[in-house]
Amino acid sequence: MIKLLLGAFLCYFSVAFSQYCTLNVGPTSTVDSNVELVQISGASGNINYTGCPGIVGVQDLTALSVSLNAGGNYLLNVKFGTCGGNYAGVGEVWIDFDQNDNFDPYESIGTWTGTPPVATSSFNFVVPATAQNGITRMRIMQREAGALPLNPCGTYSWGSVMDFGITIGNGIDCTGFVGDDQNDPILVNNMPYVDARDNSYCYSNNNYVYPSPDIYYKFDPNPLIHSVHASLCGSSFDTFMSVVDMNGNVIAFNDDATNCGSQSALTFETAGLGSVYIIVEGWGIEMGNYTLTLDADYVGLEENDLTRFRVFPNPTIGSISLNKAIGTARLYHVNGTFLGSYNTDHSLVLDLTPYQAGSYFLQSEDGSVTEKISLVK
Ligand SMILES: [Ca+2]
Ligand SMILES: [Ca+2]
Ligand SMILES: [Ca+2]
Ligand SMILES: [Ca+2]
Repeated sequence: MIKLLLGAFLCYFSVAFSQYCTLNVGPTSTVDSNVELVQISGASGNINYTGCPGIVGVQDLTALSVSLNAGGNYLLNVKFGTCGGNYAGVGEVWIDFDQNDNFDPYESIGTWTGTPPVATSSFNFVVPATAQNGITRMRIMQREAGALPLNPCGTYSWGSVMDFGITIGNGIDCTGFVGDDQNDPILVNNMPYVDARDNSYCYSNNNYVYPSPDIYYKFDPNPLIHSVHASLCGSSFDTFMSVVDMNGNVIAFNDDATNCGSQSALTFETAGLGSVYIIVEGWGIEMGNYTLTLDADYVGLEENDLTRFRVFPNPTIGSISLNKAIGTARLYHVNGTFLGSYNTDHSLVLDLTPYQAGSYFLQSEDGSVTEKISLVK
């Protein structure tokens, strides 16, 4: 699916990996809307908590915990209520099943909308069969005058936020599932490269272009490689792919590639690039089986041939010259917009100053010769 990515890339690598959001989260007032009751019986242990009086911020109740088995079905009772007056609001519950210290949208196990007093809400949920063994958290949030879906890290005037302890058992051991984040990437050591896996378990969301779980591949292009083609075509879900350098600069990205359904494919040139991360994730919260294929175009003999058609200087700040005539040449913006035709000869000087900084292509009329031009300002 196509969506604007306004500001999304600014969030790259800005995620705190090691702790739950607890500061400046939840209510700033102790009165009115508040969770009144939380009950759950686990595979072992149970929680039976009574709310009120309200407190400001996140109520750390992680000392109260239950053990849940992967694949098990459980019932959580929550009374979204009040410690004072009755006002409309919403509520939501998440369990951090993937243990990335974040309550992701795909981890919501129940929502509520209403005006207290109302009956206790019962949420029946199944712990994913592929949940990871270990200690994690459940967060219950009630927000007066709020709207769903709630931001589990949001701050507001009235309501409550409670964190409880959850221990997952009978799940899987994710040891050896490399690639969850940039500190532990899957290393791509040769081309062509094919890797198939499922990101719906043992992978968490670290890349906030979309909240879906993401997988990081790291590739160090050698000087013989000219460009890399990366494809997720044929994958089972709506994918999104990004290429970023070690400083977090976005080199390329794609959502839906031509003739590839909602899957992604892209090509990036490696000249001047050091190592890059190729990041696979889903659009929105999509996840599942995917196949990543990488292939390289190598610097050919033609590339080193001084008689090859070239423009210079390149990059340019305005005008370019050609090293040889190629007949009629067409100038395109990198987005494919046709900008003009020129009859080339050795003395042609093409003035690009009317155009904005960016990438352009000069191509012979028959398409056999193409030169990419970088215009800088
Ligand atoms: Ca999570
Ligand atoms: Ca990840
Ligand atoms: Ca993601
Ligand atoms: Ca897509």
